[in-house]
Amino acid sequence: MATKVPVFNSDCSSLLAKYLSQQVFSQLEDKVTTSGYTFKQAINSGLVNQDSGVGVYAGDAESYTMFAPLFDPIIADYHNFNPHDSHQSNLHFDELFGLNPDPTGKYILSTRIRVGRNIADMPLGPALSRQQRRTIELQLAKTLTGLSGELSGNYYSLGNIDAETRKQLIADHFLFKAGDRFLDAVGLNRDWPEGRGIFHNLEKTFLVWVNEEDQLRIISMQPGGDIKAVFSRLVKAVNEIEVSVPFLFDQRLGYLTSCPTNLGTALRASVHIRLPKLGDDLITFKAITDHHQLQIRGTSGEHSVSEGGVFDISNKRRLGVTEVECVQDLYDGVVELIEREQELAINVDLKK
Ligand code: ADP
Ligand code: DAR
Repeated sequence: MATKVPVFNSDCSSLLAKYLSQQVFSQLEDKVTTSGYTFKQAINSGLVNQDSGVGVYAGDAESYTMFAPLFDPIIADYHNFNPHDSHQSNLHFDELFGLNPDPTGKYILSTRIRVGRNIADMPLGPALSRQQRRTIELQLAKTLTGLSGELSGNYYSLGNIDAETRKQLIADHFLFKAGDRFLDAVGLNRDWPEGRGIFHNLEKTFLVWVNEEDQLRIISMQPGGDIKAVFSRLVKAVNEIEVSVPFLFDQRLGYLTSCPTNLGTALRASVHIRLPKLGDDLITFKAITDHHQLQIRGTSGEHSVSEGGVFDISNKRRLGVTEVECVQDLYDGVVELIEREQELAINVDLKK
């Protein structure tokens, strides 16, 4: 007698709920990958958190083939990327078209571009053993503290950060906390904080989060809107790290990540930008961000709300597009958002 497929709340709109049919569930329910990651682990976050947008996580590269009857339709729906589509990487930041869209610094408070990376021939975070996670931390700490020039800096293992350093890292918004309930449900918070850490350079414009949601989150960031400078530093760091750390890459899906939403480039380019007039005209605001395939977030992380008319604007596309195209999406959208904000400000002045 086949086990009944899990039933979701009527208001659950996750892609897991949308694509987990009885047939798919019966086909996959007993599957286990070579690293011991089960199909039930892969779907647990979306079962426990019925407000998930997606609801699944991969535990290794094999998850993307063994669980393909569920993962492929989810990937196609989220990324508009079908099983026969291909992904190309392009990190030639000099192909980005455009200068700083806000040279006076009136709108853009800061720019941040991050990529997720995982290590070749290792499981992804959800299926890592305690020992594997510690081995990864040691390997990455050695690589990162060996970087030179602008990228040189210090590594801080979360397990033994002194109070003063912790306070400074929190003040800098650098210190990541234990993952949210979505990550917790797939085991990404196991043994916390062991094996996790943060590297940053002396200028605090380059960070790497170790063993957060992915094994590496390589981050370039600085105040202002010089998007090309931030992109250039990110590419330099990715290329230098990759000399000694092989990244997990798939010809079809690009850089593999634990969450399918980050597949491909695994790149999110964001600005924290002051747009108070557009904040009062969300129809216009969303029409512009939708046109440029951009996402609006709060400024304190993925599930936060915007405050004081400042918004986190970032690219939505990650897979089936190149890194240059992702950053160009952000750049072009920011140019139009600033133009519209200026028009709205003039209209308000004219009415006075
Ligand atoms: P990600 O998956 O890119 O890490 P989050 O939205 O969780 O996404 O952001 C992680 C952290 O980075 C948060 O503390 C957020 O405030 C910060 N952050 C994101 N974008 C920017 C930016 N453009 N400038 C400054 N901080 C940023
Ligand atoms: N909470 C999960 C993940 C969505 C994307 N965000 C990530 N990967 N941090 C969801 O299914 O909503």
